[in-house]
Formats: sequence, C-alpha cells, structure tokens
Amino acid sequence: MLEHLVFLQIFCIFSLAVASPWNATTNSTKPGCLSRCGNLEIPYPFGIGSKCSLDTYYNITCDTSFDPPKPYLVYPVLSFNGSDSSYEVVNISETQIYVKNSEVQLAKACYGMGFDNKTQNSSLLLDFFFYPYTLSNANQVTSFGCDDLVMIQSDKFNESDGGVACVSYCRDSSDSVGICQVRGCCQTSISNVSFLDVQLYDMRSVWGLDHKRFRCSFAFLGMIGDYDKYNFNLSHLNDSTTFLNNNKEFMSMPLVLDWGIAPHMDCTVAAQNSTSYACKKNSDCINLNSTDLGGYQCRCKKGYEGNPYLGCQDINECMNNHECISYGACTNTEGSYQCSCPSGYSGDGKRNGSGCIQISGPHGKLAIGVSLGAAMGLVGLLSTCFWLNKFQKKRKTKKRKEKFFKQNGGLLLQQQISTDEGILEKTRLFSVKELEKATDHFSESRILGEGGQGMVYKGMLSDGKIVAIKKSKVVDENQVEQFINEIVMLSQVIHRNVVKLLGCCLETEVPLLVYEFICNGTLYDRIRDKSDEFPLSWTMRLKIAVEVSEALAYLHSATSIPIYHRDIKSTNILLDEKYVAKVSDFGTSRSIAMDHTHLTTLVKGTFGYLDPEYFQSSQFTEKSDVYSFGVVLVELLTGQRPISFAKTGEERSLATRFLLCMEADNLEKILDSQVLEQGKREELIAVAKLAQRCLNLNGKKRPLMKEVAAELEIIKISQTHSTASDTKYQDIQLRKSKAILVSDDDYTWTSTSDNIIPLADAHPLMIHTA
Ligand SMILES: *[C@@H]1O[C@H](CO)[C@@H](O)[C@H](O)[C@H]1NC(C)=O
Ligand SMILES: *[C@@H]1O[C@H](CO)[C@@H](O)[C@H](O)[C@H]1NC(C)=O
Ligand SMILES: *[C@@H]1O[C@H](CO)[C@@H](O)[C@H](O)[C@H]1NC(C)=O
Ligand SMILES: *[C@@H]1O[C@H](CO)[C@@H](O)[C@H](O)[C@H]1NC(C)=O
Ligand SMILES: *[C@@H]1O[C@H](CO)[C@@H](O)[C@H](O)[C@H]1NC(C)=O
Ligand SMILES: *[C@@H]1O[C@H](CO)[C@@H](O)[C@H](O)[C@H]1NC(C)=O
Ligand SMILES: *[C@@H]1O[C@H](CO)[C@@H](O)[C@H](O)[C@H]1NC(C)=O
Ligand SMILES: *[C@@H]1O[C@H](CO)[C@@H](O)[C@H](O)[C@H]1NC(C)=O
Ligand SMILES: *[C@@H]1O[C@H](CO)[C@@H](O)[C@H](O)[C@H]1NC(C)=O
Ligand SMILES: *[C@@H]1O[C@H](CO)[C@@H](O)[C@H](O)[C@H]1NC(C)=O
Ligand SMILES: *[C@@H]1O[C@H](CO)[C@@H](O)[C@H](O)[C@H]1NC(C)=O
Ligand SMILES: CC(=O)N[C@H]1CO[C@H](CO)[C@@H](O)[C@@H]1O
Repeated sequence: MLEHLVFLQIFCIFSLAVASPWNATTNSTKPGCLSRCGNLEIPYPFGIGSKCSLDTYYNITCDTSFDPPKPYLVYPVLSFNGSDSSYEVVNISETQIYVKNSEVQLAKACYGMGFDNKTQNSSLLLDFFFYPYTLSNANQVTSFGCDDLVMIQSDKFNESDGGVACVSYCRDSSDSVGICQVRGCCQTSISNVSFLDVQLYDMRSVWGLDHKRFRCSFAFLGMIGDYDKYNFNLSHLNDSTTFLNNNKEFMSMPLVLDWGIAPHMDCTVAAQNSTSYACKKNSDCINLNSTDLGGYQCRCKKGYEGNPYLGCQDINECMNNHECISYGACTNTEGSYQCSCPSGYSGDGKRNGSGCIQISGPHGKLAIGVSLGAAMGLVGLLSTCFWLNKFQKKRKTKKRKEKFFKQNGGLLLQQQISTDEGILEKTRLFSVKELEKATDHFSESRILGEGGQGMVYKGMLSDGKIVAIKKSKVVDENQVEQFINEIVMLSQVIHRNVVKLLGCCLETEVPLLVYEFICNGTLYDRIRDKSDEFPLSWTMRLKIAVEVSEALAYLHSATSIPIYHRDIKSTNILLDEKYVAKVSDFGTSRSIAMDHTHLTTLVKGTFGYLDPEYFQSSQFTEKSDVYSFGVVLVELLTGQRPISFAKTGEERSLATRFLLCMEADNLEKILDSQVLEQGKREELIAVAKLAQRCLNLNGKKRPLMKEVAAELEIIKISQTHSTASDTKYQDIQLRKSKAILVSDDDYTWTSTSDNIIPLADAHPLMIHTA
C-alpha cells in the first residue's frame, strides 16, 4: 500500500510539472549560429558573433582559452581604472541574466594611505540607463568595515533623490570575527534600478570622533543572501590585499540583471516600427513594469512554442496522444487542436474538456469500451491524486501552522500573556485566512510601503475596518524577537499619538502585525511633497512637533516602565486624516526593565538620526531618543533630508549643517522658505534653539523629553495667543560663543531690526540658558 502511495505521489508530481520556458528541442538561436558556449546555452536575442544577436547589447563572446569556454557579455562596462572590461555570463533565463565581474562589483576605501602604497581606493558605479538591463531587486550592497558608512545613490539625474545608506559597525576592540547582520557588516537592498553609485565613508571623520580601528572598508554588489554565510577576520580589514585574498568568495559572486528589449519604450510604441519590433511570429508583447526604465519582452502565444524573438511554432498536441480521450481522434490545428468522438458519442473529446458522452444505443458502448475504460481509470487516478494531494496539504498546513506558531514566539507571547493579562485583552490573534482575505492574498497592489523590517500591506477586515498589516521580510530569529517585542511593547501603551496595534497573527511563516490604518502617509513624505495641495504650514509643523514630543515624553516617563523608542525618524511618524501625528515602528524599542540600567546593544537605528554618543559607547539612553527627535525638529524647520547625497564630508549630515548655521548666526540660510514666511521669528528661534540643545553631542546636556514637550507646548500656546501676525521673520542674528559641537547652552540672540521682541512674559523659553 505504501509503495502505491509513493508511486501515486510521484505520478502526481509529474502530471503537475511545468514546461521549461526555453524549449531545448526547438532552435533557440539564429540559423548558423553557435547555440552554446561551454556549459551555457545562449538563446536569441543573445548570440555569439556578428549577426547572431539582436543587437550589440546582447552580443556574447566565447573565450575558448578556458576549459570549458567562458561566455562574456561584449557590452563594455567601465571598470574603476578606466579600462573597458566585460561581464562573465553565468546563466541566462527568460527574464534575467546572471553576470559577474569582480572589479566592477567592488568598492574599497583605505583611510590614511601614504604609508601603504599597495592599496588604492575604488568606487562602484554602474550605469545601464541607455541599455536594456536593470539591476534586479534580488541584488543588495554588502559593506564590510568597522564604523564605516556606505552611501548608495540610485538616481542618475537627481542626487537628492533615491539615496540610501547603512553603517557597518563593530562594538568593541575585543571583536575579532565579522559576521553579516551581526558585526563588521551592513546590507542594503536595492530596488530595480538602472544606475548605482556606491561610496564608502569613514563615520568617525564625519562626526569628528576619535581614531579609526581598521584602515579599510569594502562594499560588494551581489545577490541577497550570498554574503551571509561567511565569517571573516576583522583584523584583515587593515589591508586591502589581505582582506581580498582571505575572502576570495566575496569576489566571485554573481549579480542579477533583468533584461528586456528597448528601454524607454513600451509595447504599443515598439509595435509601430515593424523593422525594430522584436516580437516575431505568433508571439505576444508584454510591458516590463518592474523596471524603472520600461521596455518590453516577448512570449509565445498560447498553443505555440519556441523562441518568441525568432518566431513561435505551432505545438502539435496530437504527437503524444495525450490530449484526446479516444485514440487516433486528434487533429492538430494552428495554435490549437481538435478531438473527435466516435459515432454514438458527443462532446469535445478532450481530456480536460467535456470528453465523450454516450448519446444512445448499446453498440456505441461496446465500441468505445476499451478507451473509455482507460480514460475512466485515468480519471480515477487523477482524482485520487487530487484527494491525496489535498489531504497531504491539509495535514501539512495544520502542522506548518503549529510549527510557525511556536517558531514565531507564540509560546513566548503566551508566556507573556499568562504573566500579564492586559496583553490578552488588548491584542487580538488573527487567523491567516482572515488576513489573506483582507489583503487579497498579500497582493502587490496592496503594498503600502517597505521598511527595514518588512512590508506593510493595506487590508480591509470583514467588518469593513481598514488596517495596515506588517509582514516581516525574512524569517530570522532576531526579527521574530523584534516582532514579539513590538507586540508586548505596544500592548502596554495607550496614547493618542502612538499608532494602535490591533492584533497579530502567528500562524504564518513570518509573524504578521495588524495596526490601525493611518491614511495621510509619513511625515517624511509630507514635508517634501511640494506638489501637495496642502503643504505643511508652520502651525501644523509645530503642532506635529508637540504631538511627537508628547508621545515620546509619555513613553519615557509616564508608562509604568520607561520605553525607549530607539528608531525615531520622520518615516516612523504617520499622519492621520486630521494631520494628527502617530509614532510607529516599535520593533527595536526596549523597555528599560528588560536590560536594567544601560542598554548596551548592537547599534541600531538609522544613520542621520543616530546619536553619535550612542554610536561611540553602544549605550542607549533616553537622551539618544532626544537626539533623534532633534533631527526631526530640524527636518520640520528646514524641509531637508537628514542625509544629503549632494553634499560632501560633514555637510552630508543635516544635523551638522544645522549646527554650523546656528554657529554662524545664519539660521535663515537653512530654514525652509515657507517656514520663514509663515513663522514668527521668535518662535523659529525658540524651536531652533531647542533643536540645537537636543543635538548636543554630550547626551547629559540634552533636555529630557518631557522638558522638550513642555517647551514646545508653550511655544505653540504663545503662537495661538499671539495676534501680531505681521511680525515676520527678519534678519535674525544668532550669536554663540563656544565651539558648536562642545556646548550650545549659552545663546544670545539679537535682531538687526528695531523690532525688539518682547521677552520673558510671552516667550519665557527664548532666553533659556540652562
Ligand atoms: C519541446 O518541443 C518538443 C517538440 O515540439 C515537444 O515534444 C516537447 O514536449 C517540448 N518540451 C517542453 C519541455 O516544452
Ligand atoms: C535548427 O537549426 C539547424 C542547424 O542550424 C537547422 O538545420 C534547422 O533547419 C533548424 N530548425 C528550425 C526549425 O529552424
Ligand atoms: C559582437 O562582437 C563581436 C566581437 O566583439 C563583433 O565582431 C561583432 O560584430 C559584434 N556583433 C554585433 C551584432 O554587435
Ligand atoms: C584595469 O583593470 C583590469 C581588470 O582588472 C585590468 O585587466 C587592467 O590591466 C587594468 N588597467 C589598468 C590601466 O590598470
Ligand atoms: C541556470 O538557471 C536555471 C533556471 O533558473 C537553473 O535551473 C540552472 O541550474 C542554472 N544554471 C547554472 C549553471 O547556474
Ligand atoms: C580613499 O578614500 C578615503 C575615504 O573616502 C579617503 O579618506 C582617502 O583620502 C582616499 N584615498 C585616496 C588615495 O584617494
Ligand atoms: C608610498 O607613498 C608615499 C606617500 O604617498 C611616498 O612618499 C613613498 O615614496 C611611497 N613608497 C613607495 C615604496 O612607493
Ligand atoms: C531633484 O529633486 C528635487 C527635490 O525632490 C527637485 O526639487 C528638483 O527639481 C529635482 N531636479 C531634477 C533635475 O529633477
Ligand atoms: C586574524 O588574522 C590575524 C592576522 O592575520 C591573526 O593573527 C589572527 O589569529 C586571526 N584571527 C582569527 C580569529 O582567525
Ligand atoms: C524603425 O527601426 C529601424 C531600426 O531600428 C530604424 O532604422 C528606423 O528609423 C525606424 N523607423 C521609424 C519610423 O522609426
Ligand atoms: C503593466 O502596467 C499596465 C498599465 O500600467 C497594466 O495594465 C499591466 O497589467 C501591468 N503589467 C504587469 C505585468 O504588471
Ligand atoms: C518589483 C519592483 O520593485 N518594482 C518597482 C521597480 O521600480 C519602479 C520605479 O522605480 C516601481 O514603480 C516598481 O514598483
């Protein structure tokens, strides 16, 4: 019986197998062209030699000096030393091409050169803008180093758009082994782009901190996951040659390119020119929406097979006699086939159609007896398959659900629930079914955004409630811990300016969190969306600052155990329909009870908001949240991004630029023009000074969050009470005596105009000199 089951399952697997896209038995190359180089088949539009490829972009050379021979893409890629080199082709699929060239995929920087002449800096720059390739989102940039920043720019034309960054970090000098996602390594995924500029910087010099630990840092472009399995010796980071020689694997990883035809063109436009149109006989054209450039691909029509770029041939469905119920009754037609039934029977005769049904009379029954019997047997077999599969699936699903529940910290949560009944009250457990229904099976069209931790989907529950569902990107124990952490954390918090967690689902491979849906997007987007009908006015900005500071003050001091958010940034601040701010994303948050006095942890957070003191000491304090909030305040004042790719050196950091402007008595240089227009100068100065105190490099000198909230509240109240709306910001001069990054407590300010601003009573905070 058991063998039968095994046999049945094997049969089932075979009957469900899918045909490979490139059919090896039909010609996949142009007549007279080589079809393979070494072990790799080269299908048209790619081709070896002149006239064998569609055009020069798909031209491949076969280097026979290797054994087996190696194919190369002729399309030249500019390597860092200025000479042309090309990609070795590893594999070609219907939509993607896997290539490698260690020179082009690597960026390195060695600091304090001069005493070591072996090493040289190199940068990583890829530009496919005019070529039919894009970097697939299966790639990522992995950077190796201690205290190094990798900046990734993916917008060819606008330096201020499309930039991301990550910091590779080592905790202390006793660390000796680097491991991705743990120490000495950071990774950043890239979405489908045609341009990439990767640069390495020394974090310590950006912040003026003390000496570097290792001299070199590296960044590699490769596929997600490829670099995760290797450990490396951190001390090898002192010398470029040593590091590369000891980690040869890093140099041989391929990257994936999505390929298509004619970037900057879609099917409708392409089809208008019949000479250049690449989709040949019996094929369909499909637009490539997945790339930032457009372009198209071709596919054989249904009922045809072959290479769509050469022309597709009719499939002779009758060849193997599998399609029709009765033997010999199959007629192949162009793009399809027909089956006939013996006399006395009607129907389409197709196995997967209505088959043949007896009309009447005992003769017909006999005539078709044999084949009908066989067919019945097959139907029986197939239906057994179906039920067997279904049964197996059901059992598997149940087992999987149980496994996931455990793996996802369901037990951890249950434990928490048993010790704290409050969690159960506030956190609802959703079933997978319910959430799949709510999100259309996690359809791509429902994606709201993508965070460091995972995807966020929009969904509608059966009761009509709109929710946001967060799904972790990878199955990783650390992330599971963060998810459970977020559940426990948020179930303790009730505040109108903190996003509400409705419940979670632990039955899936990755745990899912369900939140109230906040409709007006992130503060980050609202600040920059100039096209917006309702650009954020100064009054609204101030209101948002008050709300966020109140939420943080509440987390720091009003909850039973203090909670540090640890990832305050404008993309984690959501705005609802009334522009009420809601703080979100508590994945990295910690309540202080979990880890008593100091939170000595792996540095987490987003560069640009990261407290330099925390970076240096690895000790997260409540003042680290204050620093990050200070950066958000500066964003509200200036409308600029926390890191700028267009600037160089320390100017890259908005916080530093802001502090420099404050020191140079030049606040108006950096303020957003709309803020300058709408805000009264005393308000702007007060908020700017508060931001400056939050950004003090010395955490002890930063105000407490509840002090920040109180000061902002007073500024807001004085704004509403003030009637003199025409006292606009004029030439403000800020004067400061000490060096900017050391202390900023002793400000004086004067105005060049005669408009002496009333002191003390109306604006007591402006003369704050703690
Ligand atoms: C490839 O084409 C041949 C001949 O047309 C056909 O018999 C075969 O089933 C096809 N193979 C696949 C995998 O589609
Ligand atoms: C396939 O290629 C071979 C060799 O180039 C040629 O002889 C043959 O006619 C081609 N077949 C088709 C269907 O194009
Ligand atoms: C492909 O490259 C080879 C060698 O570089 C060259 O001789 C040939 O003309 C090229 N063909 C096309 C179509 O660009
Ligand atoms: C540039 O790098 C390539 C690839 O490593 C190498 O073959 C070539 O000799 C180098 N050219 C110069 C001028 O250094
Ligand atoms: C090429 O890709 C195909 C399909 O993705 C895969 O089956 C095959 O193993 C790959 N070949 C190599 C050499 O990586
Ligand atoms: C190499 O890069 C580092 C960091 O960007 C820089 O400080 C150094 O001056 C560069 N060295 C050379 C020789 O270009
Ligand atoms: C190494 O570089 C330094 C400074 O750039 C130079 O003075 C020295 O002569 C170089 N040494 C060698 C062996 O090239
Ligand atoms: C670059 O982006 C900025 C801000 O998004 C925008 O104001 C500017 O017009 C853009 N420049 C170009 C050339 O697209
Ligand atoms: C790392 O490399 C250094 C120098 O090559 C060596 O002394 C040390 O033992 C290595 N450490 C480990 C953990 O392999
Ligand atoms: C059609 O494409 C061919 C080949 O790319 C080109 O030479 C020709 O100018 C195009 N015709 C039109 C009308 O665009
Ligand atoms: C591409 O975009 C068009 C229109 O924007 C849409 O109709 C089509 O379904 C999309 N195709 C894919 C494969 O997503
Ligand atoms: C699959 C994917 O990430 N597609 C994106 C590629 O880039 C374009 C434009 O940048 C986006 O619109 C797609 O959603």
